[in-house]
Amino acid sequence: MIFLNKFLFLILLVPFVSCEKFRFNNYTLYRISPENDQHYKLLQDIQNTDVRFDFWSDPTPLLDFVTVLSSPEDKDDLEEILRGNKMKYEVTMQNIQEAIDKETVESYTRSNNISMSWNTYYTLDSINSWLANLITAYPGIAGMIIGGRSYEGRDIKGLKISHGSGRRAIFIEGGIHSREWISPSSACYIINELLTSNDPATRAAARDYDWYIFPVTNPDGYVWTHEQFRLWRKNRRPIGTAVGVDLNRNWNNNWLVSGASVNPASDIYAGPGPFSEPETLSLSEYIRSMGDRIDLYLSIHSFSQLLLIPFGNSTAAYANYHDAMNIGRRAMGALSVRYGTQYITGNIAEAIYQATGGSVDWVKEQLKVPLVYCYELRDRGTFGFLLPTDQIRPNNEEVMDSLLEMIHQAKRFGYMNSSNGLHGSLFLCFLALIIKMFH
Ligand code: 0X9
Ligand code: ZN
Repeated sequence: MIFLNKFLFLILLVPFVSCEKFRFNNYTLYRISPENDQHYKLLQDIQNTDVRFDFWSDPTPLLDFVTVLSSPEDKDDLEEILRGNKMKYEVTMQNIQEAIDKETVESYTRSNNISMSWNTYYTLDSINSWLANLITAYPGIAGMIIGGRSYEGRDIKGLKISHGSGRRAIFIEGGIHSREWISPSSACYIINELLTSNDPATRAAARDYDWYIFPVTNPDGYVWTHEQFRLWRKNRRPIGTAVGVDLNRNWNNNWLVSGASVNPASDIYAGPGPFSEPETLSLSEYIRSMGDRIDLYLSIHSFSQLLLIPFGNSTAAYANYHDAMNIGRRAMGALSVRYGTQYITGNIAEAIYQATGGSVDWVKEQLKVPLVYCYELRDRGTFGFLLPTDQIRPNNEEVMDSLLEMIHQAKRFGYMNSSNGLHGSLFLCFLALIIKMFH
């Protein structure tokens, strides 16, 4: 999760050293289990004051783990602090470079290949050629959409899946944080299912809505994680001597109000102003141009196994807060069926930490989209951002299960009634009337 202040030397050094990939040799990942308020408080203090340790997740009482990365030089100190305070911890990876080396990354160039494997990650070029190939394979149903442009001039590419005009829309934004590799993968999996599945519920979902899916909304950052620095989170715009703005702190809704930084070296740097970044500005314009067609908006992140609803700075219940929670909880119930994976559903400010300027808050508040969720995918801190490739397929399958249930529940609660569905029910009423007349 967030990277408040730490590893400043890496943040300052690595952005400009673009010749060789940074290696995390002997960097150790800890999964700490705080047991009381004192433990949480101590971990929060370390996170806020000790720049040597990189908190991959935040000490928040809702989560019973905190994931922290240490360099080989500082690990003895960390262990001493933990032991001195009687805190339970386990070393989940002695040397995260080994896990990074195990993460296979496929880049296919064959122009007619339309199948993705769900046991490997992909480069940006591969994802984009896969999208292009799908458009050729499913003409009239799948179309390329460009949601905007990045600082380095890359298009934010996505796919629109539509079986006809006039449908309500579902919008999915993946990869806004570049190191969360499972996010683009799950967005691609959803695309793949919508186009190829024979499952009736999936086919109905594909048919009944217009889908707008952007697997990689931070393309520069994503390329950087593949080519230079695996743990890069922000975009790649140089700001003074630092690089990058956290694109999930840069949206124009309660910008910089809480859980964001004014320090360009920080991993939660909100940028010099709201929508200062080409990625957020162009993508938000694209989303706004869709008017009020969006019924469901999903932002996909990792990790912690959470389903979050707005807002990032308030736990106050808005108009359909309880519906959103109920629909979310039921969707997470469906997610757990296949592999037993447990998610917690909650409000952002309550479930993790106060964080404003995120996409979901803007979409909810400014565009009044009825249902808006942020997924924090697998796992619960064992591998964190370095989710092993053998978990890609199970993760993606369970996310798809949850999405179908989310749509099902949303409809039961009176949401997402596509015009298509409306025609269907009008037709049924008409039919019932005719039957009655002749009875
Ligand atoms: O901090 C974030 O941006 C997200 N967590 S992550 O670990 N993937 O970085 C949470 C986003 C929740 N949404 C808002 N804060 N609006
Ligand atoms: Zn994220």
